[in-house]
Amino acid sequence: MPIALITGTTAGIGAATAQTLAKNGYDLILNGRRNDRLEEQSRKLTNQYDIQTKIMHIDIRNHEEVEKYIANLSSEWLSIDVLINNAGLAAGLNSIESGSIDHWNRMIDTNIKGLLHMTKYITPILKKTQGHIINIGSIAGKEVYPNGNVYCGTKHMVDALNKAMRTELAQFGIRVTSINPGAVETEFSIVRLDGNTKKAKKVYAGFENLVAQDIADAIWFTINRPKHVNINELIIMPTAQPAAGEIIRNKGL
Ligand code: NDP
Ligand code: 8X3
Repeated sequence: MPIALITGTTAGIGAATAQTLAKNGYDLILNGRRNDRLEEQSRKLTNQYDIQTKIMHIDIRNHEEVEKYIANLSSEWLSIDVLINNAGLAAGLNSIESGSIDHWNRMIDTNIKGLLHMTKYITPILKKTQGHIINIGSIAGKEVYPNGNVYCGTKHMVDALNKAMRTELAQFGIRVTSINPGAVETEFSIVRLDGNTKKAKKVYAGFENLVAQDIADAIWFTINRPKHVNINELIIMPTAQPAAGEIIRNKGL
């Protein structure tokens, strides 16, 4: 059975991707900080599909824990074929002048450093399996919008790292893909707006946003191409979002 390690499976895009890969026969290493959710997800997936799961209850910002966890993987979990760097967040929507340093640190430490920690320690395994790295970027890594400053900056870094990884790893037969979505209704806006669910709901009012399964389907498409085909990157937007920060509302789109 092929094996995928997905970061941030306790919600949103990561959860939908775990479900999709399980359905397609992948054994899964499930990651996140909320262990109750990881345990329930593991139980559900193994009951529903003929697969095995392993829980990686680790904050990816902690490089020592990431290194230790991977160094201690037992032999049956060592042949990881796919790493999906999905865990990430936006925190706040403020000008730089009024931005919170804590918000900036959380985004930089998770979206950039967390992705680097995972990639550093999993790459030696992917060299052996001729595996695939999928980086979840964003339209915010291609464009910028008012008050998106640091989040957009982190996702521009993911875009650059995606290209850098491809340049380094093609010689080992490793595929590298970035998936860059526009507005997907997940827990993303609740996290960004510090738990204000009412305000978060408004982000998706009056237009048809993407759902996590739209992105999981695209991820599966890139994995499921023949080995000689690398999808370098995809930008996936709601029809009603022609550009970052621009949404056509109340038009039935
Ligand atoms: P969610 O908030 O629904 O899910 C985020 C996931 O990341 C959760 O499982 C969370 O788990 C995990 N996570 C966050 N921080 C850490 C950490 N330090 N260590 C381990 N896991 C962590 O958001 P989405 O599903 O929408 O986001 C997934 C990715 O997609 C992110 O990289 C985001 O930037 C990107 N994206 C999202 C878009 C959107 O509109 N929703 C659009 C474009 C890109 P836990 O809290 O349990 O740790
Ligand atoms: C999330 C999409 O447009 O809110 O990465 O930045 S957006």
